[in-house]
Amino acid sequence: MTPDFKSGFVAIIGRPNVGKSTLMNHLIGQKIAITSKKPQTTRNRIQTVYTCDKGQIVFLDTPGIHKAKNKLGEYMVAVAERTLKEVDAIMWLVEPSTFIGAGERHIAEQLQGVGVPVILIINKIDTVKKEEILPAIDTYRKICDFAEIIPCSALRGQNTEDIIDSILKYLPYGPMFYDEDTVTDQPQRQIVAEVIREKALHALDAEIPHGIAVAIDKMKERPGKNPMVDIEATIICERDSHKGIIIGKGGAMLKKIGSNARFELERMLDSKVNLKLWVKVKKDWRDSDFMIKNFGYDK
Ligand code: GDP
Ligand code: K
Ligand code: MG
Repeated sequence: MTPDFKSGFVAIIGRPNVGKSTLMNHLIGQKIAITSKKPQTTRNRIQTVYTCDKGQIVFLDTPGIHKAKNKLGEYMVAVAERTLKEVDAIMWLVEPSTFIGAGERHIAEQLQGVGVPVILIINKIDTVKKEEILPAIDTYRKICDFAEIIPCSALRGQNTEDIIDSILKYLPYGPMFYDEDTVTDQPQRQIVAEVIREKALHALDAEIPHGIAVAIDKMKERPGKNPMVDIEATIICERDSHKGIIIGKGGAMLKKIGSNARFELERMLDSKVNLKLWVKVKKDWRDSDFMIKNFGYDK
């Protein structure tokens, strides 16, 4: 470690679906936060760690800042707002548009007076023509005082190298908080649960996913020469009718979710995985403090 080593915490904020998880996964080069086309996929504040010889950046992938509709929503908003005051820099992701909606205005208001440098990332530039990028930059420049503005495509990896360098500029000199091999402090069980939830989100119809959670009931490595991890998990949903859909005809849907999850878990854990999935109904779990804590959404 050199004397000019830098370290600090960076919050990633932005409306649901702008690509926060995709960008973070790209920057740290591993899949930690799950991504999907559906908004509000990210419920937890996930810490990931990027280390290079110039410094260490701890990313906090915050749930989107939006208006709360239930207890889980309130919890997500509270986590996001608290995070902004604790960090050394903020990365705000937006789409390459000249239309600034209510969601963006709400975030701009939240950023007033946080006293932390804000880097604006204009993501998804692969979806627009080159000449549409500058007007988007000009529009955003007017609503907030940015330390930097960087257009990029998290999906294609365009212009993402500049992001690390510009973040490092705003971090203080400091020690490594985590050893250099660390990429996340999330408990492994939670990551496993998130992978299963992601596969369920991908497989299911739009009206169900916000009402599902995944609990890991058991996760154990079998002793012996051939590594094998036994995982038992329960998908919790809010209605009997949802349970039927999640299980599917003759169990086909649950089988699909299970085999997609197992495929990814085997890669992630570098081991064979024996995955057993159950489905349970817990009505209104999103409005229950107990259930929210129970699922680890109370960090
Ligand atoms: P989050 O809710 O902000 O964390 O957004 P996600 O990372 O889950 O991404 C939402 C959707 O946008 C996913 O389908 C991503 O594949 C897609 N996406 C993310 N970044 C880009 C990008 O740079 N270009 C394009 N075309 N799509 C992207
Ligand atoms: K999402
Ligand atoms: Mg996300």
